[in-house]
Amino acid sequence: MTIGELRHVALRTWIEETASLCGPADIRLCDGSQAEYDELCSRLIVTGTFRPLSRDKKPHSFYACSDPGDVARVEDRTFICSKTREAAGPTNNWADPDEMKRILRGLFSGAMRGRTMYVVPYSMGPVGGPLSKIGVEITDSAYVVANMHIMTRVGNPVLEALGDVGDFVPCLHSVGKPVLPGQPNIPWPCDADRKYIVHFPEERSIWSYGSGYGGNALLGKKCFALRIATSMARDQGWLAEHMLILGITNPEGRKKYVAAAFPSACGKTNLAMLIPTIPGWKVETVGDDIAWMRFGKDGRLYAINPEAGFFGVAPGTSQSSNPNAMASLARDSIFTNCALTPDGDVWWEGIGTPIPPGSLDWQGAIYDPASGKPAAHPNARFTAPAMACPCIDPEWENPEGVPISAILFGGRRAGVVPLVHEAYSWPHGVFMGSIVASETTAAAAGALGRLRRDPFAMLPFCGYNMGDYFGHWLDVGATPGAILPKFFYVNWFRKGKDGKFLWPGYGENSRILKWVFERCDARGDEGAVETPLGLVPARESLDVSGLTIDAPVLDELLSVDRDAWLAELPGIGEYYNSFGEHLPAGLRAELDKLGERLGSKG
Ligand code: SAT
Ligand code: MN
Repeated sequence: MTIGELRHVALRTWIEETASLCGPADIRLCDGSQAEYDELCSRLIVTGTFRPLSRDKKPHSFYACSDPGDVARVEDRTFICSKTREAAGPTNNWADPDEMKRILRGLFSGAMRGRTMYVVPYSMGPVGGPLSKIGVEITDSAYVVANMHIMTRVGNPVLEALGDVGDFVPCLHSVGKPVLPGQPNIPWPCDADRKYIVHFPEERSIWSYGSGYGGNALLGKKCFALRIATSMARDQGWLAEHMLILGITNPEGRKKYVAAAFPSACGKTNLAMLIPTIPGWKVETVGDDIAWMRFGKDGRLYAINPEAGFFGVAPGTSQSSNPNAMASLARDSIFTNCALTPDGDVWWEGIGTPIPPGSLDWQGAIYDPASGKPAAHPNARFTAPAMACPCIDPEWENPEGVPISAILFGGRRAGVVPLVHEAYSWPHGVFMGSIVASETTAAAAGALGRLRRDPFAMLPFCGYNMGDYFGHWLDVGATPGAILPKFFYVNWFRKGKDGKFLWPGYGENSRILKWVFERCDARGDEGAVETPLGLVPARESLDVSGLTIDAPVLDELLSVDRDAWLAELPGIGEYYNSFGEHLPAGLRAELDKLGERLGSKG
C-alpha cells in the first residue's frame, strides 16, 4: 500500500505533514512482513549499523554498537508537556507545550534529509484485542524499525484493525542526523547533545529527537505503553504499569498470576522467567516489563503484556542466572552494545565464560582485559522475540489478559527492607508502592547506586502528576464488586554487615513466590506474622527446605528494623509534602498508621 492509498484521513494527513516538515528522501509504509525485516537488516549491514552474527552461534541475529553518547534513557531530557506544570507534577520535567512544539518543529525541520522516513503502524497488545491500543511511529532509523518488528506487532494487520477512523497515538522520531550530499552514512546516527524525548499527554502524542537507543526511540515502550498510557488509564479507569507478569503453578496444578513492579535493571526479566528450585512448582512468563490491567466482568483484575519481545539487560544474563532468556536470544535477535567474539558470537560480563581473546568491545575496539573496563556496556541489551521463550505462558497472547492474584513491589535496598512483607489492605499496598526506593542502575544515564524514591517503579514513566497517580490507584481499589489482588513488597538485595547479599536470589525466589501464592488463599494471618510494616512469613511457612541458610541470616532477612524505619518516616513525610495537595489523604493516613504501629512519638 502507498501513503496515498491510506483510507485513514487523519493518519494520511499526519504522514504528509510530517514528510513536508522533515524532508526525507523517500517514505516507506511498513507492512510488517518477514521480507521487510530482512531487507531492513540488509540495509543496516550496508550502513555498518548491523554486523550479522555467525549462523552457527546466533542464527539470523545482528550486532550493533551505539554512539558512546547514546547508551541509555535520558531522564533529564524527557519532558511531559501538559498544559500546566501542575498536571505534570513535581517528579516530571515540564515544559510549556506551545514553546516545546516551537523548539521541536525547528529541530525536526529537514531532520530526515537524505534518509528514508519509515511509517510503522504498531499495536500494543494482541491486534484488535479489547485492551490493546494502536500507535504509529514515524522514524528515520531502520534500526528502530527492526527493533519495533520484534518488540511490537507491526504492519498491515494493525492498519486493518485501525480502519478508517480508529484512534492511534502519533509517535514521531528522528535521530536528528540528516545525510547531506557527499557525506557518508554513519553506523549510529544521533544528535547526542540535543536529545528531546517529549510527551504531550492531552494531545496523546510523542516527539522524540536525537537518540536511537531503547526507550528513547522505540516509542511503543516507555513513551506510549507507560507515559501516554498512564494518562489514558487515569481517564478510562485502568492501570498502565511498569510490571512483569508471571504465572505460577503449584504441584497440584493450580495456577495464579502475579504482577511485579521493579525499577529498570533490577531483575524483572529474571523473575519473569524464573526456574523454581522447589520441587513441583512452575513459573511461566506473560511479560517482563509492562502490564496493562483492568477489571473484568467477574470482578478480577486482568492484565495483558502490551509488548511482543524482550528488551533485556544483557550483562549478568547467563545459562545459570536465566537459561530461558538465553534460549529466547539464541536466534532472531538484535544485540546492542555487547562485545563481539572473533567467531561471530556476542559476549558480556556475567555470561559465564571468559571473554575470548581478540574480541571487540562495545565500541568496536579490540578488548584489552588489562584496561579494567567492561567489554560490554553495563546497559547493553538484547532484543528478542517473546514467543521464542521456552517458558512463555500459553495465555500470553490472550487478548482478554490473565487474572492477577498478587502485586509485588521491589527495589534494590542493601538495608532496612525485609525479604518480603504483605500489605494489610489495598490502601496499605498503595502506600507501599508509593514509597518504593531503590539504588540507581545503568538503565538510565547518571550516577549509579544512589538511593532514590521510585514509586511503583514509575518515577521516570508516569505521564502525569504522581500524587494524582497515587489517588488513581486508591480509586481503582474502591471499584464496586472488585475482587482485589493482594500486595507484597520484596527485597532480594539485602546485604549483611560484610557487604554480601543475604539471600541467594534467582531460582530461590520461588520460595517467596510460594509463600505469596499460599497467602492469596490463606484466611486472616494464616502463615504470617504481624509486624509494624506488614505481614512477614511465619518461620515454618517459608519453605527453606534444601537451602543452606543459617537461622540468624533468615532472622535478619525477615526482621523489621524498628529504629531504621523510625528514621525513614520523616523522609517519607517530606517526600509526601512535595506533592502538596495532590497527595491523597488516604496515603498520609497510612503513613500515620505506620508511625503508630512503630510506636513513634510524633
Ligand atoms: O531503554 S528502556 O527504557 O527500554 C529500558 C529500561 O529502562 O527499562
Ligand atoms: Mn523497564
